[in-house]
Amino acid sequence: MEINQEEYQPQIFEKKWQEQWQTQGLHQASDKKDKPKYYCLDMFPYPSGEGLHVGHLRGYTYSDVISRKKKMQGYNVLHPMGFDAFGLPAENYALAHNIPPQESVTKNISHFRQQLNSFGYMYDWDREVVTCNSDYYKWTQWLFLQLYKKGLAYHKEAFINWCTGCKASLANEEVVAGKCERCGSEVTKKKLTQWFLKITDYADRLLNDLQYLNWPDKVKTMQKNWIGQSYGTEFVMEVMFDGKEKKKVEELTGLDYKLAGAISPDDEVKIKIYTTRIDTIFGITYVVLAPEHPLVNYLTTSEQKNIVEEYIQQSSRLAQRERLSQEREKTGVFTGSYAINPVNNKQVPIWVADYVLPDYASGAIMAVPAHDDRDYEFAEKYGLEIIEVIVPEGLKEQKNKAFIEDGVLVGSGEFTNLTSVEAREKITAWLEEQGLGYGTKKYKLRDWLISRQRYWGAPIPIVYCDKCGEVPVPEKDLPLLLPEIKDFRPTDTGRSPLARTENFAQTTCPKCGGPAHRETDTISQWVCSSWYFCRYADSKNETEIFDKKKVKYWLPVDLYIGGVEHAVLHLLYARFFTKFMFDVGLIEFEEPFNKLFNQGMIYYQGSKMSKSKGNVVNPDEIIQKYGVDTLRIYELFMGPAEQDVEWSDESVIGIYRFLEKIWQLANYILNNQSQVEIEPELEKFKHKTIKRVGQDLDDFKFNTAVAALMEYVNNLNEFKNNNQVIHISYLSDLIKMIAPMAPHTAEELWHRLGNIGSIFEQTWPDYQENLVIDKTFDLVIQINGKVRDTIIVGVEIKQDEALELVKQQEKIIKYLENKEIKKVIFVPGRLINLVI
Ligand code: ANZ
Ligand code: ZN
Repeated sequence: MEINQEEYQPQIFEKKWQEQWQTQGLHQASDKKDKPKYYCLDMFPYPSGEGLHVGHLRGYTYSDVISRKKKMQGYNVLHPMGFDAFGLPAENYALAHNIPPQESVTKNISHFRQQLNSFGYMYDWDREVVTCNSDYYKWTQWLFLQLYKKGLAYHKEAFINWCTGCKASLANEEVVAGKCERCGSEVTKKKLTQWFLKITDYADRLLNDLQYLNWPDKVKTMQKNWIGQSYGTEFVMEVMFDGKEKKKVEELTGLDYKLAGAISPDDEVKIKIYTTRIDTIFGITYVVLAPEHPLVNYLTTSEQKNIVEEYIQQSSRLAQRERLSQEREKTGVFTGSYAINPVNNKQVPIWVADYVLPDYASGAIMAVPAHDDRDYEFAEKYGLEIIEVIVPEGLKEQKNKAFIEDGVLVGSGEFTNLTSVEAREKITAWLEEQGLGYGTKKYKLRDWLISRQRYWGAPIPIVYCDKCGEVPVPEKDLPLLLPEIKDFRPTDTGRSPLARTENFAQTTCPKCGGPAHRETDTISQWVCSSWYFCRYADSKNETEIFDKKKVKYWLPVDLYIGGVEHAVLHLLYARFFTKFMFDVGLIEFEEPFNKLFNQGMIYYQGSKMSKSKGNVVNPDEIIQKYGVDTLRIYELFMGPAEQDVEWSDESVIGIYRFLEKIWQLANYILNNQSQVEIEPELEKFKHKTIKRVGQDLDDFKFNTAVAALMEYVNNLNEFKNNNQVIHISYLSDLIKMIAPMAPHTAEELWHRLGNIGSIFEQTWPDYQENLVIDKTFDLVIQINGKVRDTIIVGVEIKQDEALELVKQQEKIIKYLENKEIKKVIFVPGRLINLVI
């Protein structure tokens, strides 16, 4: 190697190091447990045909920098990568290009792998996980069977979200503002028999355990709201048909009596109501059923039949989005029947209106227009009664809208004068005594719909037999392979393309051997990605899902980096699966990701960088021109890591100049070595830089870490410009500090210094505390205004740090024993006074 190579030409050595790192196995995580472990995970991508643009690289670069630094700090680092290769995105790409998904996925993955390697990421490819490979989806199917065994996977007919674009059902989490999260098409309701996972059984734990997570508050709040816990009261109201007769449930064939509110089929028909404001029960002036409510038919009188049916028709045509819209004017129709308020026997009309949702709580509400905005608007429109039963504490005022806060009860019988809080408790207790209701918790979270009427997914391992009914595929027969078929286009019918594949769909029953047919829907790819982070610990295991001991060593994930768009999708599902795997004894932790970081997005020419907008910057071009390390450092430097930033072509050049400067500085130092003493001021500056860079990287302040290195390089350059000799240690520490960010340049320079092993086998530089303190002063310590001691501290010391130090001083300890510090007065640069 030429020592005098003056020009910075990274393209010459980048490939060489990438290959060498791979062949030497530098990135392999060892399962030997002799070091503390650090598991740093990227959200794995789906291998799109477009490849990666510079916008994708931000999060990957952050996790790579942290992984490399942790490795230098002596950790056993697991930094794996894989591909989320099943599902709609991959299949839609294959459809658009008219090639089998098997083919397009294989091609796209190898392109992705090659791209990711060209960015110099330290992935341990030996552990790669590809969700559409049968050695992986075998275990996805196995997990499905474990859920099935526990009654947590079930089959039922329901009104589900149907994406008109994808021609497939969607989970609630995939519907964003009434549109498909994937393709943006309108989502309608369709009645289909589908597979669900009982995530609702975990609602409590999913909510409660959020408190233990070191996650951005924003994501925690989104999950909290999505789970949507509320405390309220459930109670039943009797009904009068035509305002006179009562009916037994028995007489109403086909009625889901539990949903209706009746306890058994011989009970009278009742309506089950859920409310968070039972304190307003004396203010009920009507009751509303969702149009899909099973009682609507039975409660509608012959006079009202036509208009009710027409209304139901009309609201079923509405898209989800319109129905939920706050702005939309509320509509509804009267059924002709009445319900009876249990607290005062008042008869109130039963209406049907689509502002009541079929799938929340019982799908029926008590309407209290005086105290609920939606009910108020509705009552005004249809001339329904408005009865005020809550007044603000203290004053009474006239108003022409609902008073929705808590207050004091009026006109509420024996409960009058109670506060809302007291009344909720007392009224619920009264209902309980009467056997009419109880206090309860409800969640907005719904069971997770996981079957897809699409080809490209793991087949659901269930067989239907005329004799035995629903039969799970025996575990020994897994994987249930996805057959290769020619025509994998989806249909509008809700039937999967696999249903057209006779030799797949027709089978024999695993139980009785008689003729049977298979479930032909496939499993949503969100299921595949709900457990992949465990498989990295033992990705090649053929006999079990993973070795429990290996998973115990590596997991939970220490740091998870990815986009915020997964807040209530992947991140919720993965937590659910983790809790399930814990419950069945597969793992010993209940939360998969200790720390989560969401990187900001990259904008270009005013909008979010994306292929569809045509504003992508191709990383390959940047690499060709400036080298990978310039690209990496620019990604780090462009702005605060969690914020959205605008890509700037000019700034890329600036970073190139920075690396060039380091290169020339290294040449200068190497070529001008002679006996030289350590320079005290420079030494201090170096130690400060080490401290700053280390802390900034730990705090995700990548941009200021780069800035600190720039200052350090400028400082060294002044020595160079004055033709002074610079001690080699200033260079080698610089190389170590820049190594996680610019690994290729660092490795090349490290070897030019005459070293043999990789720089990533070196330890991250340490700093000396006494050298990072700028200047010191004598801090006077007073107790209640009397001087008790003085200590020497750094000028930059903060009150908290000073207080901690003071508490440790021998002379002070005795004054503070059993005393409470009431007040701290801190005068920077002078004194601290403790009032006790
Ligand atoms: C009477 C009432 C009076 C209500 C009042 C509110 C204020 P959260 O907190 O979100 O759980 N509700 C119940 N089921 C519903 C459904 N299927 N579709 C639409 N709305 C429904 O909301 C619970 C409240 O939402 C319930 O309390 C009910 O209206 C309504 F002054 O009951 B309330
Ligand atoms: Zn769609």
